Amino acid sequence: MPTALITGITGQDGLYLAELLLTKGYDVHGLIRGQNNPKRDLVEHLLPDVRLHHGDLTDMSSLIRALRDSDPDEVYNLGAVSFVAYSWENAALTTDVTAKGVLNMLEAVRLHAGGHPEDVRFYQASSSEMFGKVQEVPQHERTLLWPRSPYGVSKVFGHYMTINYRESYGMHASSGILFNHESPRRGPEFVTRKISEAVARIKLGLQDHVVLGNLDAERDWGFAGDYVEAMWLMLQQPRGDDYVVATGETHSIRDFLDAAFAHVGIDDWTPYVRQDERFMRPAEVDHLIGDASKAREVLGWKPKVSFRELVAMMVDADLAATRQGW
Ligand code: NAP
Ligand code: F7E
Repeated sequence: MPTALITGITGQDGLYLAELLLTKGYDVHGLIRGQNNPKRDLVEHLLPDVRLHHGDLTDMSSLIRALRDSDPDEVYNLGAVSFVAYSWENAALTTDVTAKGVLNMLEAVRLHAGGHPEDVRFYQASSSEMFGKVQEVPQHERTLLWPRSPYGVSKVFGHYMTINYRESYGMHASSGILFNHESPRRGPEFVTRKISEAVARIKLGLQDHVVLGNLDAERDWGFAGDYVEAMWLMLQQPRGDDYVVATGETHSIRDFLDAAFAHVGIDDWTPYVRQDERFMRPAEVDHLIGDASKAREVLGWKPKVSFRELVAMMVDADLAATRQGW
C-alpha cells in the first residue's frame, strides 16, 4: 500500500486529494497545524481513515517528525497562505509559509530520505499567479514569470526551489502550475464562492446584494476535483517535471456573475451587485489563460467539468446548504 503525506489537508485541494488517494488504496496522512484547529472535526468526519500529524510549515522539526511518523512514498505540499488579497497585508507571514515553508519541506524530505532522495516523490503546489503581469498568451511552462503580489512572489520562490532540489539532489520533485480551480469546498473569501453563496442567499430572499471589487479580471477556472488527479499523475511519472494544469478557457468575473445568476433564473444581476474600492488590489492580475498541452500529452490529463457545470455545481451546493441552514 503506497503512503502519502499531504500538507494543507484541511484546505479545498487537500480534501479532494485525500479522497482520491484513499480510493486508490493509499495510506493517507495529513499535516494539521495549531493547537485546536477548527477544521480538524471536518477532516475527521469526511476522512476517518486519514491519520493526522501536528505540524506547521514554518517549523521544520515538526515536518521532520511528521515524515518520520508517516514514512511516505509521496509528499504533496499544498499548505500555504493562499489568499492573494491577504498576502499584501501579511507579506512577511506569506513569505514564511508560502515561500520558506516549501524550502523547509524540501529539506525535511531530503534529510528523511537519507542517501535515496529519489525514493520520496514530492509535489509542489505552484500557481498561475506566478505569471502575474502576463508576458505571453496563453501561458505555458516556459512563459516568463512576473508575479504581482507577495503571494505570487512566494510561489515563484517555491517553484524554483523545487526545480533546484530536483536538479541538485536528483529528487523526484514536480511542480504543478495550477490555474484557478474551484468547488463547493472553496473558501468563501475567494470570488467564485463569494458569488455562489451570495446568489443562493439572494435567490432565497436572505440577502439583497453582494459587494465585489474588479469585475473585469479574467481567470481560467476549472474544477478542483479534476485538478487533484493531475497532481497524482505527476508523481506517477518516471521523473519529476513541471506542468501547467488549466482548461484553456478564460472568463471574467462578469461572466461568472452572468452564469451564476442565470442559473437561478435572474437575467439582470446589476441591481444585486455593488463595487467597492476595499476589494480592489494594489496590483491586479488581469488575464490568465493556460496552455495545458504538456499535461494532456505526457500525463493524459484533461478537465472533465466545464465552466457552466462548475458554476451550477457551486450555486446548487450553496442553495442546498443555505436551505438546510448551514
Ligand atoms: P486553501 O483551501 O486555502 O488551503 C490552504 C491550506 O494550507 C490549509 O489546509 C491551511 O491550513 C494550510 N496552511 C496554511 N498555513 C499553514 C502553515 N503555516 N503550515 C501548514 N499548513 C498551513 O488552498 P487550496 O485552494 O486548497 O490550494 C492548495 C494549494 O494550491 C495552496 O498551496 C495554494 O496556494 C495552491 N494553489 C491553489 C490554486 C487554486 O485555485 N485553488 C491554484 C494554484 C495553486 P488551515 O486550515 O489550518 O488554515
Ligand atoms: O480572485 C477579483 C480579484 O481571490 C479572482 C487562489 O486560489 O487562484 C486564487 O487566486 C479575481 C481577482 O482568486 C472580488 O481581484 C473581484 O482578479 O478568487 P480570487 P485569485 O486571486 O485568482 C490562484 C491561482 C491561486 O494560486 C490563489 O491561491 O477576482 N475579485 N471582486 C475579487 N476577489 C475576491 N477574492 N473578492 C472580491 O470581492
